[in-house]
Amino acid sequence: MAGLFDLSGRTALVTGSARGLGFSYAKGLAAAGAAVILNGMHEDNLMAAVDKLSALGYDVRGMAFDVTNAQQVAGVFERLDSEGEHVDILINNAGIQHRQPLLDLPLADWQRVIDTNLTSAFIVSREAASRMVANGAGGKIINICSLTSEAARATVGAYTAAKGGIKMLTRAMAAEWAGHNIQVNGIGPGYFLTEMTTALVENKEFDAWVKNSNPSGRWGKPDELIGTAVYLASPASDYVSGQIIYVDGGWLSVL
Ligand code: GCO
Repeated sequence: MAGLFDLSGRTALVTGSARGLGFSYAKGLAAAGAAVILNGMHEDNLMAAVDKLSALGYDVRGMAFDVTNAQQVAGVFERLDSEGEHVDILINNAGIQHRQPLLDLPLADWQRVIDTNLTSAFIVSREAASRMVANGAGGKIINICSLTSEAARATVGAYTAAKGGIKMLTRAMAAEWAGHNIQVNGIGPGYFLTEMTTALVENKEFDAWVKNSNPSGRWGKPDELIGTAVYLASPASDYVSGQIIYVDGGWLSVL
C-alpha cells in the first residue's frame, strides 16, 4: 500500500499554481514526494509561492510563462529537455473567470476565457504527452474542470463553455493516449474559498445559495482537493482514465 500514493522520483508541472487551488495541488503533490514546477504569469507572486513550499522542505521551482502562448510553452519544455527534466505529471489548472451576461460579453473577453481555460490545456498537454509517448514511460495528466462542466450558471457563459470543453478534451486525450500508459482524468471542484470566489463569498445571497445547494452545507477548503489530486497523479489510478471526479460536497448528487 505504501507505494500506491508515493510520487517520489516524479516531476510534476502545475499550471496557474502561484495561488488558489493550483497552489494546493502543487503543495499536495510536493508533500507526496514529487519535484514540483509551479507556474504563473507573474514572477514575483510565483517566487513567493515557491518560497513558501521550499520553506516546508519540498522540492519545488517556479517557471513563469503564459500557458496560452504556444511558443513560450514549447520553449519551457525545450529548456526542461536540455536540463534532463521530464514532466511525469501535468495538472492543467490555469484558469480565469469573467462574469458577464452573454448578450453583453465582448468577443475579446470570450476568447480570453476560452484561451486560458481550455486551449491552454491543449497547448501544454501536447508538449508533455509527446515526450511521455517518446520516452515510453507514460504519465499522468489531470485537467481541472468545474461544476459548470455539468451544469450552467447564468453570467459565466464563456467559463461554462470552456469547462464543458475541458471535460470532453479530457476524454479525447484519454482515448488517444491511454494506449501509451498516459492516464488523463479531471477534477471538478465545487465552490471553494479562493481569491477567484471572494466576491461571491462576500455576497450574502450567493453565500446562502452555495450553502443551501450542496448537502455538506458549506464552501470547500482548497486543501480538501489534495487527496484527489495525489490519487490521480499516483500509481493508485493506473487503470483509471477519462474520469472526472467532482469534489463538490455532494452538490451534483442532489436535486
Ligand atoms: C462562479 C464561480 C464558479 C466556481 C467553480 C464551480 O462564478 O460561478 O467562480 O466558476 O469557481 O468553477 O465549480
